[in-house]
Amino acid sequence: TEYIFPEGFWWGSSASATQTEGAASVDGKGKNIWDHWYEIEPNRFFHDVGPEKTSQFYYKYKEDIKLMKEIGHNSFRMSISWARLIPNGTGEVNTKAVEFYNNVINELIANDIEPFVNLFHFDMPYELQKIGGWTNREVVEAYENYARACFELFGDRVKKWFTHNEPIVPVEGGYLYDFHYPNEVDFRKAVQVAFNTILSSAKAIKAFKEMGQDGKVGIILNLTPSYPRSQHPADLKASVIADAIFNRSFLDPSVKGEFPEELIGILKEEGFMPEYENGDLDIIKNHTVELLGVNYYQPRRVKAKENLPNPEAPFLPERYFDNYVMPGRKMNPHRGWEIYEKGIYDILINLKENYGNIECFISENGMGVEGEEKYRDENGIIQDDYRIEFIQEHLKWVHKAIQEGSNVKGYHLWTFMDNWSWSNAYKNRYGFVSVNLDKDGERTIKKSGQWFKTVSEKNGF
Ligand code: BGP
Repeated sequence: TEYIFPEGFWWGSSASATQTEGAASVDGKGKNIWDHWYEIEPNRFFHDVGPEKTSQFYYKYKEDIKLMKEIGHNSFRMSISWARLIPNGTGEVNTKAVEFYNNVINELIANDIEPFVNLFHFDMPYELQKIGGWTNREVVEAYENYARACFELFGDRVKKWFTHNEPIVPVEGGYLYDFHYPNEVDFRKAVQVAFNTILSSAKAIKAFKEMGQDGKVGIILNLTPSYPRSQHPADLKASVIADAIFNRSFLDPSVKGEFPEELIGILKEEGFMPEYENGDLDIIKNHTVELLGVNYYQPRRVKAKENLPNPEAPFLPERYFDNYVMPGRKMNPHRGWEIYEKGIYDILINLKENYGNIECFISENGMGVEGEEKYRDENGIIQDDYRIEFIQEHLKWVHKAIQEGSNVKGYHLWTFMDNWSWSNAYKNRYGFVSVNLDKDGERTIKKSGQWFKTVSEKNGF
């Protein structure tokens, strides 16, 4: 069988500033929370290469963009580092940063690769975290000014913008489950952070329109289809709640301009409604996204709660469901994530049926593997057939969704080249291109990169 995609399909990959650029304290860049965390707790990150150096995209972007071209990219998603552009989060723009992002954007365009630019990928400027980060309303305002600066500086060439990447992750990591700075466990703050990020996204979209920019503004969400253990009503109820908390919390306001009733119900009942001002809900209502990036790695499987929650324990979403380990599930053992290819199709069909078939694309999907060096053959090429298979199996489901009317426009792998990860440092490798840290970050295209070129050229496989 052949799987051919619609003309103009976006083939490429995605990456983020903090994970790839390095040069974290160079040319006037301010510190973000990751630079800070790495400084105070280096042992949390079990590799000696941190965001300070990582893949050195700051120095090697020309070479990297050439490689993107070589493996058939027609688009690439990157992020701007807020603390590089505006070192303290507010105030003057750093001209060295403007020069760098201009160079990257121009280089991409010169190579016929469309830049998709995201404004916030987990990297809060440290000066703003000191005043509470997203819990603080002033940070919403600072973000809006930062967004305006980006549109003004780069909007003549960038036509696809994203306000946030996976905005629920800083909520979960920073305020519930201890994997992002400031690693607190505080449901009230978590809700406030979620609300303020959603508001910041709507405000950036409003600014974009007011400025008369052309192009589209979207958001990138990690969607985790929430499958119940069984069709038993109690299991179904658990999955509806998990879906409202983890998916619809951001998906509904971003696309429909309103919050899911199930979620509001819980927040009211438990006394966790966020603080907001008059007019906020209208701003959210009237400034929804035009394009949705979908990051998909794994589903969420849940079942009805088996034991009564301990009233002494801090309030967590798990008060409403238990996680369910499905027997026989397929796993990526390196990351500990389930691989369930059909999930990508379920998401796309849900968007088609319940979200007005909004224009969307797969903005991340990928497979992190530890110890890939052992797959390097005598010609120096990493034989990552498992990655090719992973991508192919997901693309087959994307293809089926398209045949059924999904408005999905592209597929970006996470990620272009191996990079530094928030929770695993340089352990798991995700790239089409390998980075050899022992040889000053030497790049080599993996077998999957070579294969991707054929997919892009043929517009399928
Ligand atoms: C997503 C993030 C990426 C990336 C990816 C892989 O959640 O948007 O930044 O890191 O996951 O996850 P990890 O690096 O934790 O294995």
